[in-house]
Amino acid sequence: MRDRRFIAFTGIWILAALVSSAEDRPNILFIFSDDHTWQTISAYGHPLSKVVPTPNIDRIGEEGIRFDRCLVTNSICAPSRAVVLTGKYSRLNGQMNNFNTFDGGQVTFPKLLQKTGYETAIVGKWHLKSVPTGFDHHEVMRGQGRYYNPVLYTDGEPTEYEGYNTDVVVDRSLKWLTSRDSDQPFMLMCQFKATHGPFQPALRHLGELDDVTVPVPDNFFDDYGGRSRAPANHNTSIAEIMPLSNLSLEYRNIQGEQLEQYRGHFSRANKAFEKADLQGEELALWRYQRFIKNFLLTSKGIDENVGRLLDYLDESGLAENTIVIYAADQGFFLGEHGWYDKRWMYEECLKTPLLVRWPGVAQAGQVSADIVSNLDFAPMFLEMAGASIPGEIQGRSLVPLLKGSAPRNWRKSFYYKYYGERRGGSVSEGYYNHGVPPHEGVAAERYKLIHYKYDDVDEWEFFDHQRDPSEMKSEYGNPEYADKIAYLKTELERLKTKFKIEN
Ligand SMILES: [Ca+2]
Repeated sequence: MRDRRFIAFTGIWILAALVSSAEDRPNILFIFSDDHTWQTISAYGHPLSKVVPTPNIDRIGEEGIRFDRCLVTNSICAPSRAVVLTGKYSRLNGQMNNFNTFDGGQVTFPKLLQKTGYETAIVGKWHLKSVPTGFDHHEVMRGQGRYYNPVLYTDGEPTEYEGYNTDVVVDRSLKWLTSRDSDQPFMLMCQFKATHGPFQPALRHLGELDDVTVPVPDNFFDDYGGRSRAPANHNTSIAEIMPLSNLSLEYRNIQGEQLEQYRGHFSRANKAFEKADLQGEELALWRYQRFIKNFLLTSKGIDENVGRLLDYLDESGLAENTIVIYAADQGFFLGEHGWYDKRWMYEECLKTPLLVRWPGVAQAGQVSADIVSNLDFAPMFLEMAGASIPGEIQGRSLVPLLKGSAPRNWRKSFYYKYYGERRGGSVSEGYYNHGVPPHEGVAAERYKLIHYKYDDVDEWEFFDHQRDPSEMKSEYGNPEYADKIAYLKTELERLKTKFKIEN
C-alpha cells in the first residue's frame, strides 16, 4: 500500500515538475537587423555611435552581456541568415551567396524549438527566397523589401502597410505577441531591413544631422599599399562607386505629403552640393557625409523600435521570463578603407554586434572578449529552450558564457570563408561582385591570416591587431612573425578538416 502511494505520489510530483518546467521555459525574442554594424551601436563605444547613440540597444547589454568579438563565418546577408538558422558553415547548409535559394528542408533551430513545444514566428526580413519553414507564423518581405510602405507576405499572400519599414516590422511583431493565444513559450524573430542600403531613414528623422559634421575614419583615403592585390581591386568605394541611390532618393511607393517631405529634404542637400561645385577629396568627403548621415539616422529608427519592444515586455510582465537577443547579420564598413559594404574578412564586417539579456541567468553588465560567432546562435537558442543540440550543428552554445565564463576549451581561432559572387553574363570574366574575390582565413585573438586564391592570384595577408588594429599593413613575409604565421596556417587546415570544408 505504502509503495503504491509512494509511486502515485512520485508520479504526480514528476508530472508537476514537467508542467512547471514547461511553464518556466523562457520566451525568446531575437531581434536581428541587416548590416547594422557595431560601430553605430553606442554600447561598443565607437566615435560614430556618439553622433546618434542607441540607448535602447545598449540597455540589452547593460542588463545582460555584451559580446565584443562575435565573428560571422561569411560576411554577407543571406549566407549569415542560413548560418544562424542551421548552426552550420555555408558549405554545409548550401547557402554560399545571396543568389542561392535556401534549402528549407534541412534541420533548423526554429523547427527543433517547435518540436520541443515552442510557438515560433518570424516577422520582417527573410532574404532566403524559399518559403520560411519551422514557423507557426511568418510575415516576411520578399528579397530586400522596401523602406516606405513595405509589403509583407504570409503564405504567399501580400499585404501592404503604410509607414516606415522598421516601425511596421515592430507593429506586426507586437500584433503577433499581443494576439497569440497559447500556453506555449514563444520564440519570435523580429528582423529588420534596416540598415541595409539604400540607406533611408524614417521621414521623421530626415534632416536631423544637417548641421553636424560626422567624424571621418582615419583611413578613409587608404592607398591599399602594403597588402595583397585584392583590396586594391575593390569596388566598394564611397568616393567613386557607391550608387547615388544609396545617397539620396528612392521615390518608389512614396506619395503625397510623404513624397514632398522626402523630396524637400534631398533637394535642399543637392542644391547645397551643386552650389559648392566640389571636386576630388572634397567631393569624396561630401559623399561620405551624405552616406553616413543616412546610415546613422536609419540606425536611429532601429533603436527607437527596439525601445518599443523592450517597453512592451516591461508593461506586459513578460520581461522577467523573456530572453532578448540583439544582433546583425554582419558588420559593415562605414568609410574605413574608403569603403561601404561588407564581404571582406577585415574586422569592420567580420565582427557583428551581439547583446543578450536573460534575467536571472545572465548577470547584468558582463562583457565577453571570447571569440563567438553567428554559428553559435542555433545551439544557444536550443540550450536556452532546454532542447537537445544535434551533433551535426557546428557551433557551440553560448549559454555557459552567458552564465559567466567560457569553458576552458573554448575556441581560440576561427575559420572564415567568403565565396565570391559572379553575376552570370552581366560583368566581365574575372569580376567579382563589389570587387571582392573569394578568400578564407583564420582569425585568432591577436592575429589574423587571410588567403586570397582566385584566378591567377595566390596571396596571403597577416595582421597583428595589437600593433595595427585598422589592418593597414600586412606582416606576411616579416620574419618576426614566421612562427605565428606557420601556426595559423596549421590552424587553417585543422579547422577546414574539422568543419568539413572541402573547398
Ligand atoms: Ca546584411
